[in-house]
Amino acid sequence: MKGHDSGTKTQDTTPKSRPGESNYGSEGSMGRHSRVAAACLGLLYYISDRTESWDESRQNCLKRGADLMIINDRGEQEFICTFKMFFWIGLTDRETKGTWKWVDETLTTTGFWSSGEPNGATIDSTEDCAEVNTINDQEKNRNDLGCSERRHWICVKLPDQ
Ligand SMILES: [Ca+2]
Ligand SMILES: [Ca+2]
Repeated sequence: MKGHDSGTKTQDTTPKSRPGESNYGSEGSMGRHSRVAAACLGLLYYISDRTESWDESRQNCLKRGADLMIINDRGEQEFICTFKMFFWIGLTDRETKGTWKWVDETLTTTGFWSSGEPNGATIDSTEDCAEVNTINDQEKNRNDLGCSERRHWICVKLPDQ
């Protein structure tokens, strides 16, 4: 892991956006939609103030020249765990059930699944998007759930074209 510096986290201007509270910002304006969250590993991340479906979340990332976060190594896993929230990440098995692919088309190489997860194949076939519940064990906090569920999102700015 290199240069992990969650200490550069910028101002938390939204005290109501805490885990366990159901009334996330409903302002509805794009301006209140996210804040710059942190610089880590030389990258810039955005975290949403409010909760949305996986697809809405991804669209909001793309609008910012970003995409839902890909977690490839322990440094990134540790970074995301500094926020005690539920997040959509850029991982789905929509294309082929049981084959978890990141939004950059790479296959997942890390685990970090919660115990018994992903269980979408056993419960029903609708749990096709991955969330991270960073309130749980840092090593085991990934879960598949229905893509229409509402979660916060974390995205990472893509390099300028
Ligand atoms: Ca699935
Ligand atoms: Ca699940």
